Amino acid sequence: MKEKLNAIKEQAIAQIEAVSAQSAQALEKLNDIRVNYLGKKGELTALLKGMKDVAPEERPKVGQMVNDVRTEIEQVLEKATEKMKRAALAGRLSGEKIDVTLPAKMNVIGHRHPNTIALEEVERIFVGMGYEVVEGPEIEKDYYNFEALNIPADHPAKDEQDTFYITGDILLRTQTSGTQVHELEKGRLPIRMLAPGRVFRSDEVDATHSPCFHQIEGLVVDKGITFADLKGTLAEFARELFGEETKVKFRPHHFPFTEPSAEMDVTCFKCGGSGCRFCKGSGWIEILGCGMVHPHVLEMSGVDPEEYTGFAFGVGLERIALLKYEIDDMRLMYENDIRFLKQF
Ligand code: 2NL
Repeated sequence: MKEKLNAIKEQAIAQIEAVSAQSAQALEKLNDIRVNYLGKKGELTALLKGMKDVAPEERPKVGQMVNDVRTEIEQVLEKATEKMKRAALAGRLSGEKIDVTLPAKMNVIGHRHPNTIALEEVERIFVGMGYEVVEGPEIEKDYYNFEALNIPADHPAKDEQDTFYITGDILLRTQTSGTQVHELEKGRLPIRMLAPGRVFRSDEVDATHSPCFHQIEGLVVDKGITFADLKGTLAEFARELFGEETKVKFRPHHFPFTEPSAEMDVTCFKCGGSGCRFCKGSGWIEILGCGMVHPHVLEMSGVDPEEYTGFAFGVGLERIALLKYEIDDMRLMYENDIRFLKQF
C-alpha cells in the first residue's frame, strides 16, 4: 500500500514538474492533473475506496498516509500553479512594455495672431508707463468720430476718409478717437489712456490697405503737459518696441485735432539708419502721427484748455506688425492661412 501511494505521489509530482516546465497555457494541464489524482474519480479516491480490503486496525494508518500524500500533491500543485501564474504575468507585462525612448506624440497648439502679439507688446509698454487700456464702440455718432475732433462737416478730411455710414448720423468709426472723447467728457483728469480697436474705411483691398484694420490711439491730458512729454514718451516707446539703439525724428504734419501736429519716424531697425531695401534707402521708417491736443477739442469735451494741455498719437497696428515681422502683404493678416499663422 505504502509503495503504491509513493508511486502515485512520485508520478503526480513528476507530471506536475513536466507541465510547469512548459509554456503559460499549460496552466489548464495542471488542473487536469488535480482532477486525475485528487478528484472524485481520481486515483487517491479510488485507493480510499479500496480500504475495505485493508485490515481494520491498519485503516487509520493507511487513511493518514493517503491524506499525507494528498496534502503533499496539493502543495506541489499549488506551488506550480503560483509559479506559472507569475510567469504568465511576467510574460504579459514584458509584452506591454513601453519604450520611453520613442519620440512623443506632439500636441498641436495654437498661435497668437501677429496683430495680437504686436497689440500686447504695445499695451505692455504703455501700461508700464501708467496708461489705462480703454475699449469703445465700433459704431459711433458722427459727432464723436468727426465733430468733437475738430473735423467739421465740410472739412476735406471727412471726404478723404471715405466713411461707412449706417444712417446720416451713425457710422463705423474711422479712428478710435471717439473712445477718448468719451473719456474726456467724463471729466476725470488727469487722463493717460490707450484706445486700441478695429476701425473701418471704405478702401479697396491691396497689399497695404483693408476696409477694416486696427488702430491704437494714445491720449495724455494733465496740467503742464508739453511737446517735450510727447517726444520723451514716444521716443521711449520706439526704443522698447524696436530696440535700445532706435532714434526718432519728428516731421511737421497737419491733423485737425492736434496743434502742432507731427509724424514720427524711427531709424530703420534692419540697417540701423544707413539705408537699405527695407527703408527704401532713407534709413527712416514712418511709424505714427501725433501732436498736442487742439485746444478746441479739449473745450468741446468740457476740459478747460487754459488749465489743461495734452498730447495724442495714433498708430496703425497692422503697420507695426508688418514691420516687426517683415510681412510684405497686409492681406496675409486677414486670410487666416494656418501656414502663415503658425510661424508666429
Ligand atoms: C494718424 C494718427 C492721430 C490722434 C490721432 C487724437 C485724439 C484725441 C484728440 C486729439 Cl481725443 N488727437 N488722436 C492725434 C494725432 C494723430 O492719429 O495718422 N491719424 C490719421
